[in-house]
Amino acid sequence: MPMRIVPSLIAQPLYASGMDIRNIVILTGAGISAESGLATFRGPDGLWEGHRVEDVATPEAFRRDPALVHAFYDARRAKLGTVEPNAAHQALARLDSEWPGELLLVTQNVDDLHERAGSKRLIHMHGELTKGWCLRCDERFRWIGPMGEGAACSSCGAAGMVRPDIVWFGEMPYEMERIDEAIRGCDLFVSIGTSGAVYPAAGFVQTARYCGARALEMNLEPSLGSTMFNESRIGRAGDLVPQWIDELLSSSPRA
Ligand code: BJW
Repeated sequence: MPMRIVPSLIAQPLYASGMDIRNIVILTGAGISAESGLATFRGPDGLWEGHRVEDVATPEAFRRDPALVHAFYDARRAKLGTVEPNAAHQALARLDSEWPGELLLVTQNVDDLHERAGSKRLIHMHGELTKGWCLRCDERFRWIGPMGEGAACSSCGAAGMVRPDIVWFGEMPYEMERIDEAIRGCDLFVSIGTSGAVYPAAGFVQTARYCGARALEMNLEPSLGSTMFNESRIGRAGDLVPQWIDELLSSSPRA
């Protein structure tokens, strides 16, 4: 797919001469995993058996119909075993290993494709499909395979008290203090494959710009917060991300 570069109304060139990028925060969303075969949330394939994510990814939905919510996450956990990281995940892992400055990859995704590609400096702000959380003893642990309603906690043994370790609407995303600190200290904020529909992630670009960082987005279409970015590159993550990382690593005086 051809790439389009859309400078925003408040834009200055992203790599203005003399700009010294050292600290980078990267936010990823469902679009980065789309080319691996995982569905996004708000695209044409975004419904799960007729349900909007807003109707299954809430604590209220889990209380009302735990079987439905478990079925949603069991199906996605099973699908995870059939997919592989793509060129965008791999390029970000390369950046992680080669970038000498601070770098934090914050993903909204609950899949494990970033770590399978090799990313280390990574936060899953919306939780992980491959973890369970026991509501009785508060332990979180690795979970492979279906969970269902009767699952027993691998720590305290209680049955029927384990839920997917996922941040649902109305719940506090993980590691917000660490994320906020990294965003306030970054020189470059990059957003990849996210619609900008869900907060607090959708507000990160605003904080980064307010604190003086440049901002770049790479997405199939301009996100909802697109005008906050210095530059929007429109196209597939699998094409744009490797290209950007080649550009960054070859142009950085610190590389
Ligand atoms: C490609 C591509 C390719 C496709 N290449 N690109 C009213 C106003 C403002 C806020 C609120 C409000 N009412 C309630 C809220 C808060 C609420 C919220 O934001 N609601 C909105 C619906 C308005 N947020 C919360 O409740 C959060 N908690 C919270 O706010 O706590 C209080 C707090 C206060 C202060 C500080 C901190 C916290 C929790 C949000 C939890 C979100 N959980 C979900 C589901 C669980 C995870 C799971 O099951 O997987 O997380 S929702 C779902 O959306 C999922 C995603 O991580 C998240 C974001 O979606 P994403 O990744 O952007 O996907 P899409 O599908 O929307 O977009 C994909 C994009 O990729 C598209 O643009 C495509 O074009 C593009 N694309 N292919 C590049 N190949």
